[in-house]
Amino acid sequence: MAKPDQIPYIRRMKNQWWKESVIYQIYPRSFKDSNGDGVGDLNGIIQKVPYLSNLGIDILWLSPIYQSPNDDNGYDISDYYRIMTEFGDMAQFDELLALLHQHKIRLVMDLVVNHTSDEHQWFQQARQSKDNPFHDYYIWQEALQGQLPNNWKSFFSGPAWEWNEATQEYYLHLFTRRQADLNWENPAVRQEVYKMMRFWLDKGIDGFRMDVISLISKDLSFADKDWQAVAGDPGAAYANGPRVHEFLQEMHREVLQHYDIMTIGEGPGIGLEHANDYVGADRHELNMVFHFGHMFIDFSEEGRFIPMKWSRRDFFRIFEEWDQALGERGWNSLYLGNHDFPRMLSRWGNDTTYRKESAKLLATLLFTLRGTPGIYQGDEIGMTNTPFQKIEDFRDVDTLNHYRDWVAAGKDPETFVRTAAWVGRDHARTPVLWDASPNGGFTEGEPWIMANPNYPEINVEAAEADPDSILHYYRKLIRYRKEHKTLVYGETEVLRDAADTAIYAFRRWDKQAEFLTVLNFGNDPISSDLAFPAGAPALTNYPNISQTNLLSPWEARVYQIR
Ligand code: ISL
Ligand code: CA
Repeated sequence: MAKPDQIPYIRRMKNQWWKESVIYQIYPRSFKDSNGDGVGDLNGIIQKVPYLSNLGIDILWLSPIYQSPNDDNGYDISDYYRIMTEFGDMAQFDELLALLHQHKIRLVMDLVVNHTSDEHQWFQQARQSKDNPFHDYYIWQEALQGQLPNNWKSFFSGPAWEWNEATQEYYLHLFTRRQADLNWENPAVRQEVYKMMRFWLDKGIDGFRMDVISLISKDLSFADKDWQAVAGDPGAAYANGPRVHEFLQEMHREVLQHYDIMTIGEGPGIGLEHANDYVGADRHELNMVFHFGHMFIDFSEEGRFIPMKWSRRDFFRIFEEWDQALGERGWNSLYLGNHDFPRMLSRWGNDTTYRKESAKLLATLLFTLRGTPGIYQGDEIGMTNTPFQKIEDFRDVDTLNHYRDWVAAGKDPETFVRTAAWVGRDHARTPVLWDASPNGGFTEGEPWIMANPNYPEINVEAAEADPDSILHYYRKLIRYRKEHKTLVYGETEVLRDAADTAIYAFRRWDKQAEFLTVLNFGNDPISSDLAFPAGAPALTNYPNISQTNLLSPWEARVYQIR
C-alpha cells in the first residue's frame, strides 16, 4: 500500500473555507482605544468592524484578550475564562463575536497553553508545596549540586529555570520567569485545557491560533542542549518533543473534530521535515502551522539582537520549498509579519523611496501564492518601523531583558538600542494609525507605547481618500483572489529568470484558468527574459507599462494567461 505521503490526491481538491479565507490579525493593545486610557480595547475593535468588513477579510485572529498581568502583553494568562480588565468584559466580547458573525467574519482566538502566568491560580497553588494537588501542573527540577538543573535557556535571555523557595526546586519557563511551563504529561492539565477550549468554542468562536504549540512536549531526560547543534535557536532545541503528536491527536479527538473550525499552530522549530506531521490531512492534528523559515532569516546564533545579513535568494528559496513541502499533503499559511517582528514593509520592502510600490508587491506575493494569507494590522496601509531613539521608548520584555543582560555583560548600550530600533518586536506594536490627529487617532490619551510620528501621512483616513493607496490595492487583491479559486487551489511552479535574482515569478494553474505573477524585489529596473503574455496585466502596482519586458523598481504584475 502506498504511504500517505505518496498519495497527493489526499489534499487535492479538498475545498475548505479556511483555505479560501483571508486572515487579519489584531493585537488588541494597539488596535484602537475607545476610552482614552491609552490602551486598545474590545470596544475599539467593535467600532472598527465595518472597516474590517470593507477590507474583505474572512477571519479575525485576536491576540490574547484573557486576564493577564501583562508581563508579556497577554501571552501570560492568569485566568482563561475572563477578559483582561483593560480590554473590557465578557458582555463586550459576546457583542464583538455576534457583530463579526453578522458581517460574515469568523473569529479565531489565541490559545496560549504551553505556559500560564505565575499569577494563575494553578501556579499559585503549585508553588506552595510538593504535595499540593496542583504541583504536578508545572515542571520542576531539583538543583544539581547547588546549580541549575541543566543549560536550558529562555527565549527571552537568561536561564529557563527559576528557583522556588517554598519547595526548594526550580520551575521551567521557556519564556519569562512569569510564564511557567505547563506539564502536559499530566492528564489533568490536558483535560483542563480541553475544557477551556470547549468553553470558547461553545460560545461560537471559529478556531484557535495555538501559541508555541510545537513546544508543549518536553524532553523528560532534561539533558543539556547542544546549543551549537541548533545554531543557538531555542525553537529548534525545544520543539517537536516526544509526545507532541500524541497530545495534538488527543486534542483533535476530544475537542477539535467536534466543531467546524480552523486551527493554526505557531511553530518555532517546525522545519520543512516536520510540518506535514502537524498538518498532513491524514494526521488529524492541525490545519496549518505558522512556520518561521523566512521570519528567522536574519537571526544569528546569538538571536535577533545580533542580526545577520540575509539574501533575497534565500528568501525566495524558502517560499518555494515550503510551497512544495506542503502543497500536496498539507496546507500552507502565508504571512510576512506579526506582533513579534518589525514591520513587514521595513523588513522586506523599501519603506522610503518605494513605500507604496513595495508594500503592494509584498501584498501581491501573499495573495497569489498557494496557502491561506494573513494580514497583520496596519500592514494594509503600509505602516513602517517606528524611529525608537532610546531604551525608554521600548516596552517589550524581550528587548528589555536582552538589554539588561547586554549591559550587565559590559557591552555598549548604544549599540544595543540602535539594533533594537531595527529588529525589535515593538515596531509591530505601536498604535494603528487611523487619521492625522495626534497619535494617529488611536487614543485621546497617552498611548501605552509611542505612536509612529509619520501618522500625518500614513493613516487609514488618508488611504481611504487616495484611489492609488496601498489599502485600495489590498481590497482589489482580496476581491480578485475570491473571484479566482485557481489562486487558492491551483498548482504552483516557480519560474526562473536567468537575468537577475531580484525577480520572483511563479505561475498558478488548474483546469479553469492560469495566472502568472512577476515581482521585482529590487530598487532598480530590470529587463527580464521571462515570456510575458501580450496584453495588460490583470493587476499591477504601476500605472503604465512602457515596455513589456522591463520591470520598474518593485514592480508587481499578475497576468491571467487563460
Ligand atoms: O519573537 C520571538 C523571540 O524573540 C520568537 O521566538 C517568539 O518568542 C516565538 O515565536 C513565540 O512567540 C509566541 O509566544 C511567546 C510570545 O511572547 C509571542 O508574542 C508569541 O507570538 C510566548 O507566549
Ligand atoms: Ca482603552
